[in-house]
Amino acid sequence: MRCKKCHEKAVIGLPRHNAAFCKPCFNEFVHDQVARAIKSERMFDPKDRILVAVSGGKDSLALWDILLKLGYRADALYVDLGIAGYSEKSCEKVERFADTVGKAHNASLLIHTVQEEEGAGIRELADLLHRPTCSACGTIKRYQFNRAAVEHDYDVMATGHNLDDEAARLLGNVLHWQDEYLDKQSPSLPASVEGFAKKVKPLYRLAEREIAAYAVLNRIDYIVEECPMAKGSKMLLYKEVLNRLETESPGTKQAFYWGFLEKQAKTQPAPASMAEKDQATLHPCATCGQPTTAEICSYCKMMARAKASTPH
Ligand code: Q46
Ligand code: ZN
Repeated sequence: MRCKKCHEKAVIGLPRHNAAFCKPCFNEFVHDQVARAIKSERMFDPKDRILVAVSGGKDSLALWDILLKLGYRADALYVDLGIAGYSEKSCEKVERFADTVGKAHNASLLIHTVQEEEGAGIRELADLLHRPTCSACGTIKRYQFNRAAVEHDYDVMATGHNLDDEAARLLGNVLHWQDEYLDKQSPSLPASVEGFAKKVKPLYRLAEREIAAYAVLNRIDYIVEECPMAKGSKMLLYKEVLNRLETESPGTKQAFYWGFLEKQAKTQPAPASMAEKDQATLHPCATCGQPTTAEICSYCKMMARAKASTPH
């Protein structure tokens, strides 16, 4: 197998692009896909300050690495969920990356510890609330990432969601006809109201195995295990189904998700009218001031319930 660009020995084949690349040309391909995503979705400019949500996994660390190497001003935020045996390891990976690659690019790492701020680790909180761990986790992470981005004056918040994540999410949303989620499933969501950070997904053009290959080839030391709470999740099932389809016909995920984005661009109302809709329905939470559709935001409601259920 020879590299499509320079004809040296290839290290990875990309069936969906009918191509194979050597290491330098593959890195160029990955950087180019991210640069195209940033440009076509108008995610940010070189002068913008970016906050990357990192978990210690391959996608978020690869994203931080790529943005720094492309010359962007990108810091990172890690949320320590307090999951015994997993959070320590993932935090270590993030800190090591911040101390090496991050430091070399003058980038800093912020850490939010759930145990300290919310009073208990994510599993205990979910138990107190009688909620699935991932649903409590989602509320906390969304809230804390947005809060950190707004409070520390970042222009945009970036997450490491890749093509596989977005295609699996789209499949779930379509299977249940979740119109509201479908409307918001875009790689770039503007900061429609004061208090909401702009959110972008610069890896949406790259498949999970391409990012894994990028991380390995560039010696990014990431946590290989998934969060133990992800076991049995619907997302993993949707990914498995899509992987089977992809093996039979390479390019299926890309056609599914990118096709959706093309249709959405033609039919979705202009961003200005979406922002108007948000401005009409959102107002500051009575407790914390972050935007919400109810009187009190879901994070503050959740924390009040957890406090009330804590044994004294
Ligand atoms: S981190 Fe949190 Fe995920 Fe772990 S507890 Fe569930 S939602 S699986 S992306
Ligand atoms: Zn609130």
